[in-house]
Amino acid sequence: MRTQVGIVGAGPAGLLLSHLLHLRGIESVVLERHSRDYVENRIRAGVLEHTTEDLLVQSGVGQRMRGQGLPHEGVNLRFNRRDHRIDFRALTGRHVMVYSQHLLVQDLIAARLAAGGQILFEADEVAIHDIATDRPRITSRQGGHSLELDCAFIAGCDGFHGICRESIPAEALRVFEREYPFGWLGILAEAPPSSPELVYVNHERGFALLSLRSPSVTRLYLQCAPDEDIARWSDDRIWAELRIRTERDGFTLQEGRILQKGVTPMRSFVVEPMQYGRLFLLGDAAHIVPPTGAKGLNLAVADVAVLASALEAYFTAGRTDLLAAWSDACLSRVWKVQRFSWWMTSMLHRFDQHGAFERRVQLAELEYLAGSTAAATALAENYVGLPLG
Ligand code: FAS
Ligand code: PHB
Repeated sequence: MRTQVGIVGAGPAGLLLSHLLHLRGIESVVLERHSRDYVENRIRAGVLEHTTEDLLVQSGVGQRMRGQGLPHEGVNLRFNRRDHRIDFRALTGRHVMVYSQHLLVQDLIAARLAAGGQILFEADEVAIHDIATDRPRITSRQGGHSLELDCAFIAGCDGFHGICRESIPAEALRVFEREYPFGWLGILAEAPPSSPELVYVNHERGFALLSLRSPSVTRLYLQCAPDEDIARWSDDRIWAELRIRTERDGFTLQEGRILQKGVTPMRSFVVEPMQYGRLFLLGDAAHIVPPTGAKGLNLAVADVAVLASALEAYFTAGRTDLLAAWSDACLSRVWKVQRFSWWMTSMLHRFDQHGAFERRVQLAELEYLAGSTAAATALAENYVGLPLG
């Protein structure tokens, strides 16, 4: 088989890249190790920046998002049992869109297949070769048959645990990493949202987040140990802890049947450069942010938008300058988003090593945010999404 761009991974990065390349008349083939059903039902992100929303609408895959998504004009910070709203609309003129990542993945797969796109699901033993030459290849086994894909470029969109980043010689990469001494216990529950907008809670017992997926399905998170054993958390225990951490006068936590629960470790991770030869690393394959800033998916989309334009310039005009500048262009945004996500995480979580002094400083930072338009604007600007490029 032969194509222009071989893409490993059918997450938001791989699928959106294949879609944008198609709109530019550039062929691609996506290889995904899991089944279609698995990737279309994997619960992950839920908040889209306005830049992501605009790109999805402009590229023709935003209909269902616009129909079912929930625009949020602000977010709430809860500490000392009081709420402080950050008004995105007033401070930035923008909103964010609450729309589940798995629905976006379904929309992108449907659009690719409707346009005759090739997505090879259940592709086993995916391996990439000759990435330092101008004829990279991808090999794999699918349905018991071996396949070889000759490409001009490879896009590594295979997430943090994928094979593409590992295929780059270690000495060619610089790794920046921070592991956090906690994780998130996340639940999906059959209950109406307890608040019309997201609520980020700083509590002496640990962080909590009230998020949502729809008027009847809520998404909630609790700070826990990074290696927390979910089996030790009965549904009753989860609701009891959420009630304590989200307590506030006049507030009632809406509870319901827990549909799904799991623990996610928290890390900040970046590799530099994000390109090696004819291989480009996008999204979680190149960088991970703690979810406190709701940025992972949106950062993947930003990588894709910049690469699609650079590949178009190469295939239509033979330009190599944009491809050569791509990694640095992305990293400038990646580090700003890393800073924001680390800052939100540091401000809102309980650190065991913190003493009374650090606790007071955290609360003072939140008080300052609640009382300063300048500080609230900085948070709002970063949350709704920094301009692309
Ligand atoms: P993905 O991990 O989504 O996709 C990679 C794909 O590659 C997968 O389908 C995988 O199966 C495939 N793959 C891996 N290895 C392969 C191989 N060897 N061969 C073939 N295929 C292979 N981000 C936000 O912006 N907002 C949020 O609210 C948010 N909440 C989150 C909550 C949780 C619990 C988690 C875990 C993450 C959250 N994130 C959030 C971040 C998350 O959304 C990621 O950033 C996003 O999925 C990144 O997309 P991709 O880079 O496409 O990687
Ligand atoms: C989610 O809805 O899953 C979500 C929202 C905001 C975050 C992280 C996750 O910061």
